[in-house]
Amino acid sequence: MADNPPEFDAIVIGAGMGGIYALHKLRNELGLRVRAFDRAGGIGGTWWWNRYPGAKSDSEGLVYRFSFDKETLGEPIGNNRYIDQADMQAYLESVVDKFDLRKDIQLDTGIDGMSFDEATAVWTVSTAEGETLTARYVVSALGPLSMEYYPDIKGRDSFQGRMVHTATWPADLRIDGKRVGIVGTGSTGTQFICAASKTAGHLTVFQRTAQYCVPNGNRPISAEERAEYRANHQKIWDGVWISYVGAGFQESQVPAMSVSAEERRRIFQKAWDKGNAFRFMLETFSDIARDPAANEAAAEFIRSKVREIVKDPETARKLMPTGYYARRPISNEDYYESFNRDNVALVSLKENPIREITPNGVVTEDGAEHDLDVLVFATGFDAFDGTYKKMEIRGRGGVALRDHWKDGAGSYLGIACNRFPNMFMVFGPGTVFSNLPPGIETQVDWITSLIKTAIDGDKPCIEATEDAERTWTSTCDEIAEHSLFSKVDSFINGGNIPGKKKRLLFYVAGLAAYRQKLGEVAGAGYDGFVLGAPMQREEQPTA
Ligand code: FAD
Ligand code: NA7
Repeated sequence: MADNPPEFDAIVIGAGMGGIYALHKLRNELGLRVRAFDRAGGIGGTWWWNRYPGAKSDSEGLVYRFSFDKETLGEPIGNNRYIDQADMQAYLESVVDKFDLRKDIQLDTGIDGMSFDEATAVWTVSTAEGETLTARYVVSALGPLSMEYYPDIKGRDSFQGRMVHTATWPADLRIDGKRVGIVGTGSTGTQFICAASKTAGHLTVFQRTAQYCVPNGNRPISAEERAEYRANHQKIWDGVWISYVGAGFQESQVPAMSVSAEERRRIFQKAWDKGNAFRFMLETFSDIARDPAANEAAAEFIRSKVREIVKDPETARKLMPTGYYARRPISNEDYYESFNRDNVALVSLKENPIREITPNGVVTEDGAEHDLDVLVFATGFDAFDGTYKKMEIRGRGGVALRDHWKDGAGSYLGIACNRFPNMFMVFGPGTVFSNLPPGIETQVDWITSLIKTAIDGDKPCIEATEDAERTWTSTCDEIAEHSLFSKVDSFINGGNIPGKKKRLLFYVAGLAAYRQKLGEVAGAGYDGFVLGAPMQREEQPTA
């Protein structure tokens, strides 16, 4: 091994927030030789790909950013409460430049395979362009939501207009004045609908499941608020690390049913007026995502707003959500109001499914032809493991990761898998359920410390044990049982992809609990990991 060292100490895959931070930590702090790769033509990950009209964060901007750059932390990104795609992109570019990362990021380079050599504990990584590279460690920051999902609808490829997915929105596409159709009404689809309803000539919304949507309260940040944030940002961030979802507020400890119906309505109304989906679900009461009665109270409040806002009773009926309010919560500027516009039409696919897509547009079962210039799919992502399964990843003994995950994706701590030594996932399956940036920083900091410990101890080969992975996955499953998020199909549990094994792909005990667990694991000498020299581990980590 010493005679033939790998070209890199570490390869980072992905140049979104996870990859950028991993490159910074490993190269600038540990002094390792690192190169990052991304198949995209620019840095930013999510924020480079998702350029559809209306794209913005739905976490509040003050906490949707890196916290490690203390110099800039007191300055809001952009001008509004939520960060527009272009502002987020510019912010990430500025971070990359400030920390001199660009020279070690290779863009337009997809990684299509990697295999681990047990004798040397080195990964050989191959690019789609035919290049091969070697590295001791691989940090895969592929993105939990980076593999877009296109449903297989009859005639889909016959459409003669522009057909796009929001996650690969082409830079040249303008929809102003055009006849636009959109399939999908999740966080993305609803953002698009709010924006497109104001510029498209006509917008037809093909809705399968009606959504619970609350206002986001988006508005320009005032000079006073800027000054206040400058003074208080550290306090806000101190609270992030010890909170449940890391979204910049203190979650409620009060069960919804412990107060009167009148008081519940007052609290919901206050949250509605303030805006923000996470606040509505978690700052109001402690148990909306757990207790069916609390959940129904929140759901019914939102339904009452649909009745109030939407003028046409038939449209209001179709927009009325039913069932648990237990998907990733959605908020927007004026979602329900959009349907009061003359240029917006709603088709309920539950009542009137798409029969086929034709060269001119969409034909529904009632025989109506919806002629379109642009057909937009906001149909989401094959989340978490989708990107991994597309790659040929072979670990110890040549085992393929997709086979390792054949009964459902899992990991130890959302970070590592048994039989895949020295590969560390950022936001892999089984990761913390949180506002992502603090979750990403938590994981990357921890991975960096683990790698440092291994290198300093001259035990560079790091592998999660089979037992640790199994136990973590069942812990995630057990906690999920108490959450209504596991009861409704969505990308959170794999239920959005036909045929995908359903499992809540998150550790839903929260960010504070997750950070505590990571601290305990590290404090116990990286319990659940075996560190050793290549082929000389004191203990073989699989049975
Ligand atoms: P990404 O930003 O997805 O970056 C992963 C990168 O890996 C991509 O650039 C991709 O091209 C690259 N990649 C993948 N596979 C390969 C390969 N094989 N070879 C080379 N490169 C590869 N989260 C929140 O917490 N709050 C929000 O408000 C929020 N808003 C969002 C809005 C949208 C429209 C979307 C899609 C997601 C949003 N998210 C939000 C989730 C968001 O994905 C994360 O917050 C965060 O940006 C993820 O960063 P990442 O680096 O882990 O992944
Ligand atoms: P989501 O939340 O998975 O939403 C996808 C939407 O697409 C949802 O409304 C789906 O309807 C709809 N969909 C999916 N397949 C079909 C078919 N076959 N026919 C009709 N409609 C369909 O993805 P988003 O991109 O909105 O959000 C994901 C995350 O990314 C989110 O956290 C944001 O932060 C950004 P369904 O509800 O399943 O009936």
